[in-house]
Amino acid sequence: MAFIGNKEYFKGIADIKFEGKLSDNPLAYKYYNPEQVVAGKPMREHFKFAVAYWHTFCGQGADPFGPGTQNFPWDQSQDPIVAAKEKADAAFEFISKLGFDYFCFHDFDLIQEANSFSESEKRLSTIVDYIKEKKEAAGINLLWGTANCFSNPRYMNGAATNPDFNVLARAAGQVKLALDATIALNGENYVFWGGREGYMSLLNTNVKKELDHMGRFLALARDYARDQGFKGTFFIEPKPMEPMKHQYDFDAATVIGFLNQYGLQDDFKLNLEVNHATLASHTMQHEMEIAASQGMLGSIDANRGDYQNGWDTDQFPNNINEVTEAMLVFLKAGGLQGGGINFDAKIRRNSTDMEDVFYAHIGGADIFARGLLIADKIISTSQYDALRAQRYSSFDSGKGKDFEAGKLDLKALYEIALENGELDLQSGKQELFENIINQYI
Ligand code: XUL
Ligand code: CO
Repeated sequence: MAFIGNKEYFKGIADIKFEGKLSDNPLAYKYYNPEQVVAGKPMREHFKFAVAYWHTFCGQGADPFGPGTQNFPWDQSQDPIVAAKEKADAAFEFISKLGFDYFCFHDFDLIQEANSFSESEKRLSTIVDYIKEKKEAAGINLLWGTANCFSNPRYMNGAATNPDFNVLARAAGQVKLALDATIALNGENYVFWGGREGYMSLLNTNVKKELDHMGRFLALARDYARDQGFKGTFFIEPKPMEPMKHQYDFDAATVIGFLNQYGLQDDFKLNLEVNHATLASHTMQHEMEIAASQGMLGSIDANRGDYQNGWDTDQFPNNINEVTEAMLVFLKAGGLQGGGINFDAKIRRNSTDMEDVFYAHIGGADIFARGLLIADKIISTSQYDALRAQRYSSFDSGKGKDFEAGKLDLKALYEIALENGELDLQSGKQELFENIINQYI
């Protein structure tokens, strides 16, 4: 379907098709072939690629040193309802032309927040009705919704962790409306990113109280959504800092501990973002491996950081070694638990042509497809799996197996150590593992 709006925004751009790696057409997929089956599933189902409403249809390239450069043709009307509808027309034209199946949003990406809470509620319900029709006509689904509880100045000291109860209640009201919108649009999941849940200074912060409040807030949101019949998964999106000096959802391991502590582990999983992993001094592969080890690899916000800059640059992914390693974890984990790959990424401020945002998403989809194809080959044809299994083979039988089965106590281990005497060194073979990755790329 070319476009379904009242007006065509991305003129001269046809539906993006798979043309294979020998194609010279910059507006075609070279590796992402939605129906191609890899490891038992079409690529389309492995990835569930999503467009992020905020970067692609709202952010126009403003930075702390200057205004936006992109001057979107759908963001011209002074009437917020008209502007929001035109933005939705542009969004569904773009997503349809790209051939993606999903989008993600924050409540006030869809429509500008009003000056009062009740007026904002009315605006949201108007645009949700409009988007419901558009998404159904285009056959596009909602991967997840979320509430922006970090931009408005009222949230400068946090939302669920605000020291002022009335701000916490306002945030809860906003989350209720965002959950209603997500449910009305058949959202498959719901995300919490704690953008200001943390502190600027420990001197004025009661950490224990704030963590308890956040645990209760999330439980109340879950209970409300379940009562409304929401069957999807809730995701927490870890990020260690920015905008706060320290954020409570620091990284995957911290969030898993938090979820277990507050009894949220059965309803919540993780939405991991590449640049957030970098800010936490981790690789994305690390974050995915930690989440997968606890059955909590829920969804991915795909992007990349800049190794020379220490902030969230949200660039589109393009490093094949890193994506291949991430896809190895992805395949070994059996894919994502309910989520998909959302391009939480933005084109650069000086990328000002209408087709630039197409190039960005095409490149992102292609690098994931290529990474998946390579990772699948590594697993199915190389020594990779066997080498890993070999490292742990001493637990496959005999005393090692007894240890795993809980049959040995510390004294029994002591007896074995005594009997063994000094041991031969066992190589970790890191360079061989690294060579296998490069050989398959
Ligand atoms: C911010 C970020 C957010 C969340 C949703 O760094 O990643 O866009 O994904 O609130
Ligand atoms: Co994100």
